[in-house]
Amino acid sequence: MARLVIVSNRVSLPTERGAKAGGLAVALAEAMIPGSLWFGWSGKRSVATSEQATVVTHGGLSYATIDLSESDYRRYYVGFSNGSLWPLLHYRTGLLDFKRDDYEGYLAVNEIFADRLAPLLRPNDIIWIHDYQLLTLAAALRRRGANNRIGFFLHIPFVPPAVLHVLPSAAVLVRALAAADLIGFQTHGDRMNFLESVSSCMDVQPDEAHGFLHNGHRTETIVTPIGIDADGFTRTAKRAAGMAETKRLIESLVGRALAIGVDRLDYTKGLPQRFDAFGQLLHRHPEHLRKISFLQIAARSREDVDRYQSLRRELDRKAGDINGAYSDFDWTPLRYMTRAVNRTTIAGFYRLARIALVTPLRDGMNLVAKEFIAAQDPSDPGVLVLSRFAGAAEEMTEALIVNPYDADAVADAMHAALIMPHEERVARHTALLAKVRGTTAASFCRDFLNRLKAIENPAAL
Ligand code: GDG
Repeated sequence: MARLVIVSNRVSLPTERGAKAGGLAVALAEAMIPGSLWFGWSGKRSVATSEQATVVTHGGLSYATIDLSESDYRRYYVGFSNGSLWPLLHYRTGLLDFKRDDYEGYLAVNEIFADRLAPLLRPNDIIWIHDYQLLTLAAALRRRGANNRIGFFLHIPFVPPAVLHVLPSAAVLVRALAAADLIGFQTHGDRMNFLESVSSCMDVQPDEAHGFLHNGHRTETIVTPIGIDADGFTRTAKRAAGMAETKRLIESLVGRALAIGVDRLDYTKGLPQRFDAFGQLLHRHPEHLRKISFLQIAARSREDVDRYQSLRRELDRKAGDINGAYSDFDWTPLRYMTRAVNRTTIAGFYRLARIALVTPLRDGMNLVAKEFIAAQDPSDPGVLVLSRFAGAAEEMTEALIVNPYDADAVADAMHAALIMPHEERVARHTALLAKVRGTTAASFCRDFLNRLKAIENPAAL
């Protein structure tokens, strides 16, 4: 049987999977097939970038990692991936911090990944590359003679050509991506944007099957929304109900309704706008004063990037303003923490919450929306308030869908959630849970890989 080789920027070793594991790490870890190899950066910065990968095996899986030099880390990861591609692909062209030197560092690290991975490859391995840090890896592997089936999945959104071309050299990246046999997206909208960009960058016309031919090589595309291990998460949330942290939270609420937000502290997640919306709820619907507590867990991330530090200061200020304006001697409306919280504890908190606020300004999918639904007690579920700009909104239509830029509308949705009749809460949750259980981390991997395996005539096999 063909071996699966997963490649992602960061490899999450089972021994270090701690409280801070992100969306991608969680989804892939839940779906790794025995025998697979996972290749990527160790997360360590060394004097020099590794000359070869270090391979360890754990539970029937192999993990091959390389360290990056400080300069490679700065240019490839901090500079181009997080300073240019991340804002661009989340439609935030105003935040783009493009530097040619970073771009060259990005291309160079993709070449290094190919150099270090190539010796580990077997002829019939199936290679699955993940995310925006590795847009040029498939082409780099092809240049080293890899004729394997290569799939690529983009976890974040893809923008229309008019936005894409704000980035100098965008066409180079799109052409390099076309070296893959299959490219996967979270939503139909992302795929459509990509195919339009293919037309504009390569002067080829995609066909009715959403594939295209370029220099004699056919690339197919697929929409496979990512999901979670829904049943496993439900069990975790139930178990967490009896835990000390959950009990402490219940005691601290003294009967008040809990609204919850759980996000990496990132400017795409719409946190300042969400804080404003909560302020508007208290202003427009004063019947909720002293009756609701909003807990925002915003685990710090990417602290090397300046934008993230200024976001933190902005949120500190806004949280202070809201609590200054509305607190009482025995009530703090907004609880805001930037420490990561244990995953089981979060599951228990979701289950307690009357509302979840998932209001990104743009998001590839957003797994928090799915986790919240899976964690609920079906007989007395909470209500999901979801941004129309999260990929999850394409499927999760029974949530209260909002425009996160409209603080009044988000405040009204929170109010609607707080007064929603039991019957309607149950009906919405039942429909959402069926969807969350239908598109899981495992089904995401299965659907993508089955399609990749079925592709005829990949590069040369
Ligand atoms: C990218 C895309 C796409 C958050 N805080 C803590 C914590 N988390 C966990 C959540 C969830 C995960 O992190 C976040 O996943 P998201 O999907 O919401 O967002 P990104 O990290 O931006 O992920 C995204 C995803 O990739 C997968 O394709 O959905 O659109 O941006 O699992 O629970 N976990 C713990 N402590 C925290 O404080 N343990």
